[in-house]
Amino acid sequence: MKYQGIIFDLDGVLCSTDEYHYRAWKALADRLNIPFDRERNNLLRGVSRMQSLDIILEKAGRAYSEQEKAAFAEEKNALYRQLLGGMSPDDLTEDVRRTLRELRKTAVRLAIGSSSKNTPFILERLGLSGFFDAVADGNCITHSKPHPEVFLKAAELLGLPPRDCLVVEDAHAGVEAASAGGFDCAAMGDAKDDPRAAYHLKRLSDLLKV
Ligand code: B16
Ligand code: MG
Repeated sequence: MKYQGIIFDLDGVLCSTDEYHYRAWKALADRLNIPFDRERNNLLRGVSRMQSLDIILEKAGRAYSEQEKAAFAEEKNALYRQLLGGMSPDDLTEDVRRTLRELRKTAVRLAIGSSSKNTPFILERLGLSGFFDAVADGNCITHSKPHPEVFLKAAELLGLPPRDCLVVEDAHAGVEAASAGGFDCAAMGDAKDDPRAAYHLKRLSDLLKV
């Protein structure tokens, strides 16, 4: 491994909570009669909850007050957390499990770099609390991806400069954030073919060959 640290995005990389984000936003959009589908959902990957809501409301055809928007975000988050509550360590795929197990045997330091404020809850549900050397998430940043803040914070917590860390991302906003922060990026999922990424992963375990 060419890198001393790996910074993992969470939703869409280590677990499929991106599907739960979609279902929760879809329920809200349907209730408000706002068109929303999986393609539009891809625009929400890696961006904050309030920015996600703003993207959804672009199709609303009317304006909402800040108070209404705060209530919508709360409604979505309550449904999302209900879905998260049903998760368990079984929701980690065998491929993710094996990759984390193999990397943990090496000296490479492992971190989370996620925009999600629900990161501690998700890690707990997955049985991964305490597994990572550092966790930077939506609770400790002021700018979400594509701003590089969350990855810079993760690298700082690992005590490594960005050039020694590899970011793993499934969102174009995340690949852009990695690049803006001076990190190499391994892209997968929705962002797999992003030309700004140094590596294009079919599955997480492809990381073991980097
Ligand atoms: P929350 P990631 C991101 O997580 C999601 O991709 C994005 O869709 C979501 O809006 C954001 O977290 C905030 O999540 O509402 O739980 O704070 O991909 O950066 O791990
Ligand atoms: Mg993601």
